[in-house]
Amino acid sequence: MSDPRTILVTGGAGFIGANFVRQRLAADANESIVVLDALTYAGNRTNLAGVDPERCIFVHGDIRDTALVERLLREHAIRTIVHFAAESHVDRSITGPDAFIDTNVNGTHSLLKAARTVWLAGTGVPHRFHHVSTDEVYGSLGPNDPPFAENNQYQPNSPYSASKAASDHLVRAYHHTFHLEVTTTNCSNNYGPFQFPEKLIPLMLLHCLHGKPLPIYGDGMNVRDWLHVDDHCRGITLALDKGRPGEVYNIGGENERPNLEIVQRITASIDAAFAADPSLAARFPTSPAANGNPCWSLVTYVKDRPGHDRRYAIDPRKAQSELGYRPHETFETGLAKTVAWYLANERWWRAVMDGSYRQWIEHNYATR
Ligand code: NAD
Ligand code: TDX
Repeated sequence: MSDPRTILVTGGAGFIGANFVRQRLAADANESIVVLDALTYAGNRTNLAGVDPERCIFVHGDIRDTALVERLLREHAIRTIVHFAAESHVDRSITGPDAFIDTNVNGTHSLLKAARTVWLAGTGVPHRFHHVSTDEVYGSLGPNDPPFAENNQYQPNSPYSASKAASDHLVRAYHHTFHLEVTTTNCSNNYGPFQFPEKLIPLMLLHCLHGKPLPIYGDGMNVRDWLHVDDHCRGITLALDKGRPGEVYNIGGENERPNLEIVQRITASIDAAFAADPSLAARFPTSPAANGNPCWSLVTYVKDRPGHDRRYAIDPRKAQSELGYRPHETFETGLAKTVAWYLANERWWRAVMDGSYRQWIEHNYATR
């Protein structure tokens, strides 16, 4: 067991952050966590429901509040930051890029400034700033290109990926210029519990349950490299424990799939779940599966996302050899668990699909 320590997790009430907090608290009884989260539309206190309040302090605040971050680092003697907080949805970055610059660029810089002030004053203290980033910073791959390695050129194509790229560069610069001990992980598409239902997998899953159209952007042949969120979180822990300061590690599932295949697997899972459990037809009577019809019938091709990256794929060999990283879930086990989680947690998703959610969905799909 490790020495008692407290870590700061930014964005810990979001999808990946909340899964990370739960995994860390379960893995190490000696660790406490301070979560700093602004509770934007994507952040939700219920994502942390049931975690031990003695070991997880929730602070409702903004990463751009540098003085607040400095105070938290000092008051809780924090020596590790794991930085998830971000605006994370590509479609929203197309309709409203400003928030992406504010949070992803200025917010990351605010955290770096606070860490520098508190950790590097005088002779300094041992510390680690871990930055959670994305494969999207590398741009889009052609069908025969090798997967993204850590030394790939940055070629971000959306305001989201450009803002994440800028934050990656700031993290790197604080290491080289000020000797802040940083690590960065660039991960592929995650899925799993607590994912906000604007992202592909939960959106399609819930539309199947409600009998709503399944909106496929473009020809549906864009490829993503899918990873269960628990495996991403394990990779981050490995980077914290074994990663070398200043280094970047790409994390992925070696699990490339075109979007149409993802949707096909979701519709087949929902059809099978209804066939196996007659109570689902009563709970979700507007689903085609309630009448024994295939959810695939809901597929609807819509206007493509502007600047839509064609293919992402991660080369995880550096994380494998230096960190010992290996995913535990296959796509089959991970997707089955995810479908089961959404079926079992209707209260959660009904609560997050509030008025602002409905407004966004209507706006996004009405304009296609
Ligand atoms: P999310 O949108 O579900 O959660 C983001 C969280 O950050 C929310 O809780 C939100 O309230 C909080 N937040 C936003 N602005 C804030 C601010 N100014 N101050 C404090 N908190 C703020 O995002 P996610 O999918 O969990 O992604 C987490 C991180 O992982 C992001 O940095 C994202 O770029 C990165 N990432 C995501 C994926 C993916 O597939 N979802 C893949 C690779 C990397
Ligand atoms: O309704 C949809 N229809 C559709 O065809 C939605 C929401 C998406 N798509 C397509 C677009 C993408 O090709 O599905 C693919 C996945 O889309 P998203 O879930 O929006 O994810 P993506 O744009 O790939 O970005 C995600 O992975 C990298 C996360 O949102 C980012 O935060 C992460 O950095």
